[in-house]
Amino acid sequence: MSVIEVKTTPYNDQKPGTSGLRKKTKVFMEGNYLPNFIQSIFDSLPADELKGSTILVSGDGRFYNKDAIRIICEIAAGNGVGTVWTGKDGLCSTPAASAIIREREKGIAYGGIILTASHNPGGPENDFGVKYNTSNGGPALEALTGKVFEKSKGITRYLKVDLPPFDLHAIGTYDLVPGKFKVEVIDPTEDYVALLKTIFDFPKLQTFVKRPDFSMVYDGMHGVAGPYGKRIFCEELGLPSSCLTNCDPKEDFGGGHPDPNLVYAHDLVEVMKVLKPDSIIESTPEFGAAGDGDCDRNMILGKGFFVTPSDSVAVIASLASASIPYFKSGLKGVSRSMPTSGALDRVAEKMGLAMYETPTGWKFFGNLMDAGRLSICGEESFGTGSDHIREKDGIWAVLAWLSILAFKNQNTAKFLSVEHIVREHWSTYGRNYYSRYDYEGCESGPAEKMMANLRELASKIQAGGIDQSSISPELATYPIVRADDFEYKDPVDGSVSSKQGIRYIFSDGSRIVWRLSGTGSVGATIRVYLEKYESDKEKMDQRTEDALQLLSLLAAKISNLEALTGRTKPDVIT
Ligand code: VG1
Ligand code: CO
Repeated sequence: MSVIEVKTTPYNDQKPGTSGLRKKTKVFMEGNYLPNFIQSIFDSLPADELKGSTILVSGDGRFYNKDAIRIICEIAAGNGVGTVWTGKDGLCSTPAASAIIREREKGIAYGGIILTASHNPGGPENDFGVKYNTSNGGPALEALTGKVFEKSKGITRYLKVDLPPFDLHAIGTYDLVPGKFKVEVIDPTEDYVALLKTIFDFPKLQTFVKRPDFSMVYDGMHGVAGPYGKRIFCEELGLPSSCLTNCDPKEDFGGGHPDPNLVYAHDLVEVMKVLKPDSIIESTPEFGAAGDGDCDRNMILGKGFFVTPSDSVAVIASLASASIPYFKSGLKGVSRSMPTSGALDRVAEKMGLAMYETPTGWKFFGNLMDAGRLSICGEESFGTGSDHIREKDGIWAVLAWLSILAFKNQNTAKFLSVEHIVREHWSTYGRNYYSRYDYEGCESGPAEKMMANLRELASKIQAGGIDQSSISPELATYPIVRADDFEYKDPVDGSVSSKQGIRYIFSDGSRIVWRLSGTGSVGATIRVYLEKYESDKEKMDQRTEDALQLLSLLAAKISNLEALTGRTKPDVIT
């Protein structure tokens, strides 16, 4: 096997963000951009461990996925990797990738390279992404991604082997360098489905979905969710194929944002009559769900009803042990990212469970799971999951909700809806009114300035050195009682992650949080998170925008966002 050393020069911007390295596809296709980053990953791993190892290389099917897989296979061979697994057609969802790394051939995989920019649009003009996951199936932690960035800044060569062609469309083993390097094209649903069957009661779900008063629709948003939806909801549970929409993967996601929220999953939102509950008709499904480009996100809808992701994880946690076999002996603990609402905290409190507040990004849950401290966790950004893998899991969330519906409807004559279950939850635990405003594609300078100002103001407030009514008169009677920049100390390995979001907390526990996104490919996206807790049973029916009106006003005044960025309203509200 002849390893070729190709000379290269560094790029200075290969710093992984919240979830891997994301850039415009064209950037990845230019020069040695992709080879440099892949080589930097291998240069950050011990050569003796890589030698003869097995890794997974697969993606969400977006434009450039297949070319990138071939390039990465050649570099993997050049760096001593023995076997690359890849999904048929180069496809594999992010949660299935985690399951394959952990489970396939008793977990022999050393790690995986996942090609996705997740919910970001795809195509030659849009985004591509690369993420490295370690042998526990989870995204590499900051210590490793930091090392990859350092290596990328000093890179001078990459190693490759010229490989003969192989067919990504046919399952099978391709012995490309006999005895040294092979590619195995695998069914990307097999190990994942086998794992899900150990978690959920599939026979029970099969019976439940056949109820004449139940119907559902799943929107794959033209991402990799499609093949999984087909396999699990149709082939395994027996639902008709008419329950699937947008379930054929496309390289450009049909031109849309493969992001399951009320704005981008508009087809599904329309079918479910979420924004127009008055126009619900006989055929409106009881249950609707959508997945993002790489199928780690989920949106859960009832008939005419939106379940916020923060509520979803709280409802799942509260009912998991009763309705999902995997959790029947109880939960080890729960966790949420800092900007996610405190709905989960209320459940943890009542159930006597440990609750961990982590920075944004799934990688922070992994250590807690590996240490046996965490069973169920979620993020406000439509991410929900458990310790069965080390990624959020879009299909798992749907099966969790189906299990809850099946449990709640065990002996019912009249169907108890998703809305009924959420309202029941609110009446037990109170309601966390919640909203996130996204200002996309802002200029970086002003966005950084706004964050710096907020940080400075926070320390003044904390020191008590400011008359708050000078910021806004409402603050005289409704003061900010705490303001800081969130810092997380991992309770397992002691590592510290600072500057993870600025939070202003009010006298009634309401919060405003500001963060800059770490998943965009150009400029800055500002995220503003608003949350207000309501325990008064009479006040559970407000419109979210009404309940959050004052906080929204205060967010504008405190941050000065409009004057600094020129934005008058958010691009997306979720
Ligand atoms: C966003 C979300 C975060 C999520 C991340 C990756 O990050 O806010 O909660 O973990 O995307 O999700 P940011 O830094 O842009 O706010 V995915 O579906 O892209 O893997
Ligand atoms: Co995703």
